[in-house]
Amino acid sequence: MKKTIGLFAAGALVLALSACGGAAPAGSAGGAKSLDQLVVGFAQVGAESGWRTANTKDIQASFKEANIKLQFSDAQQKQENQIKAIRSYIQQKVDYIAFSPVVQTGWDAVLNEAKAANIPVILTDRAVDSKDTSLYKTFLGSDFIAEGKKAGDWLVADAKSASGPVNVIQLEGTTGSAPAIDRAKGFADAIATNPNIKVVASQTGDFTRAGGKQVAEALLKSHPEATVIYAHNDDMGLGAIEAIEAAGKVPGKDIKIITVDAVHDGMQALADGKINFIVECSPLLGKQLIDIITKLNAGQTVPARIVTEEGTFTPEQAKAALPNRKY
Ligand code: GYE
Repeated sequence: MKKTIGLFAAGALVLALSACGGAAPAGSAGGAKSLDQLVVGFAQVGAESGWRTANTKDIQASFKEANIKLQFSDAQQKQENQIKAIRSYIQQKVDYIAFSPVVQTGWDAVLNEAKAANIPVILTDRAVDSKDTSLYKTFLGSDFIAEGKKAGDWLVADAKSASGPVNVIQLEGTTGSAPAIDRAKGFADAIATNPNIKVVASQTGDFTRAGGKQVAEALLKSHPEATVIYAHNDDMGLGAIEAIEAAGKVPGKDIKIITVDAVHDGMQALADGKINFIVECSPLLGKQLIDIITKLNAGQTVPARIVTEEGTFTPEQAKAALPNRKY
């Protein structure tokens, strides 16, 4: 009796599978490409920071490991270069396009071209502001507003012991980029709970060390009342450290520094007491990107938004974490 039921169940399973196979979507096993036949075009932002270098390395290594062919381009932080790269991927008829949009606006035309060519697009790391969400399959990356809020929350807690006003210089990321817009917003929302804390100057350092140094130098001179620097990434914070030291002051003490990313050099400066707090933003998106491509290629759907999980670091936590950091 048991055996009969077993056989019946197996028969039902075969039926169910063949029914599925009949309606197989494009990209799934029936007649579609296997992973090692795929070509994916990736349009990277540039090589502006330690975060970006770690992100590029991780993506390239993940594709190699998965044995999927990767066409990779570096846009040197210029939107027109990224658009050119995407157009060339469309011309080459790649199977998927992934990219990290340097700024939020101005993508609808090229994304419509990809859609017309039937090439699925995956956003990694940064978002676009397109109203038409059918232009991409998913957005994989961090919650930048939450990151800015964590930075602001730390300052609100730290400022409890301050007797007077707490004046902040903000070093912004690339103008118009999702992380620059959202990290400023999250931070502003958090510090709004304490009227003593004010952003007295805010300017872009383009996410680079040189940019951070130059802007910090100028703003520290024009705002001698500032005692805190909030930098939208580690690299600009590291540039600010050089500017503070050149001005004969002590980073981490005379001027407190809060940054975002937690790449190796930032973590070292935090462990050394030159940075006071770092909000983590993980560049290790390669494996998740491969996972998304594998699912789409098998005809499965993926969530419209995939958020990276991340924490924060104090100097003590940085000391403990440094020996095992991968980037
Ligand atoms: O924080 C910064 C990089 O988009 C999350 O870009 C990324 C940011 C990262 O240049 O260091």
